[in-house]
Amino acid sequence: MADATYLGWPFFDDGHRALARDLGAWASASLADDEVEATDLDAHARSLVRRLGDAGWLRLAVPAEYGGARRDVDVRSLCLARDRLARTGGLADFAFAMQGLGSLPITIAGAPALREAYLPAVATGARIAAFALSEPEAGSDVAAVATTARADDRGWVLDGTKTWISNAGIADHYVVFARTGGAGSRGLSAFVVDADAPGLAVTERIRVIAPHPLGTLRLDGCRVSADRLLGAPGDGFRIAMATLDLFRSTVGAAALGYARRALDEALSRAASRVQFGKPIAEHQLVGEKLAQIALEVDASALLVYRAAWAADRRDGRVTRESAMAKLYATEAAQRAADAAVQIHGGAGVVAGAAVERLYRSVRALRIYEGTSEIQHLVIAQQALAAVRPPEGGAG
Ligand code: COS
Repeated sequence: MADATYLGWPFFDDGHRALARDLGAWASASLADDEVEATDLDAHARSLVRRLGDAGWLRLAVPAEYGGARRDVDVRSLCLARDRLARTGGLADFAFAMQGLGSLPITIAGAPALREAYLPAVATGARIAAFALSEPEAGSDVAAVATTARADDRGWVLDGTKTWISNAGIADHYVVFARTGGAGSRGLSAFVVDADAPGLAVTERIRVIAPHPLGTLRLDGCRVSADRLLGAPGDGFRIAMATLDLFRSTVGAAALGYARRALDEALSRAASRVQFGKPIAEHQLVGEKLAQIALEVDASALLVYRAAWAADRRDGRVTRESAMAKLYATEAAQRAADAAVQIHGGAGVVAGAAVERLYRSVRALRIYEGTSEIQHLVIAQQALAAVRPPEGGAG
């Protein structure tokens, strides 16, 4: 029986505890069949969005005013959901997460009519969402975005290429970041672009080690109406960072779910596999590995739920907390998956084995929504801010 004592921590209210219990039961009952990777990835991803929507879990992605579960998007709920979904199935976690990532910019900065037009359908799963920030030459360096958006008397015209876009090909809309004027971070704006907008095409599908819908978009004179702008021109970088500040904790939560699964698998293997006349768990070198995974699971959970709790207080930036949560939990989950494979020996590298899939599934989390290197940079910047003299001050 997996450890659930973390649900007693003071970060949570009773609604969170009920969510973890109910979603956990649903995931165990409904996602077990998804253990084997689907042959038709797009159909499977679409079906997962629909099933998550039908079961009501996607309501966690939007505020109550637009059909959501809580008044504001609650980061602890998103984290509990990803923690639990990732433990059972990576693609279900992915489908859940993208509904949030591809709609949070609309929640944060969309005009009421735009929110009304998009968010309720995201919450039921009727609309599949995507977030289009990265470009061939702008990955970690968001301020280098080269896609342009030019205003004319009918709205905006977008030109450029977006790549590594999750849900490319199955999304109904993309939140696209483009340059509306000026260099650097201050010249970016965010737009909601429907998948069938004239001039938008999915030009490439990218196959990755843990399959999920992923691809490249080409915007070629892509026209959107003026009301598709989120916030004001120039708000794009701020909107992207505010979204990532909330979502990075949830990436940590997904990693935590993978690490918990790695621990479960490692424990059961170590307890049952007998070598040299006793279960390998009783060999000290294996015991050390089990202890290390268990320790890092709890450390990850503390950082993830601290960051989520801080975000839900809506009391200023949580850049530092979410960067720490993502960095630690994703790196720890990779170590956990690696140790679980090692404890399984040859059985751990058999294609399709639970720990083999975990090993592949965790890898991308150390890259997307800010690499581990970027999280180190962000944490260092935040730490240095405390000792830096105020602008214009002495020193
Ligand atoms: N929240 C609010 N404002 C923020 C912010 C945040 N999290 N991070 C930076 N800003 C502000 C800064 O305060 C600065 O404001 P001023 O112009 O008023 O001084 C401005 O934004 C620019 O910040 P900075 O100079 O730090 O920007 P950089 O170009 O150096 O980039 C990093 C900062 C590296 C942190 C950013 O580009 C980043 O997060 N990169 C990773 C991107 C990523 O996750 N990519 C994956 C795509 S999604 S799968």
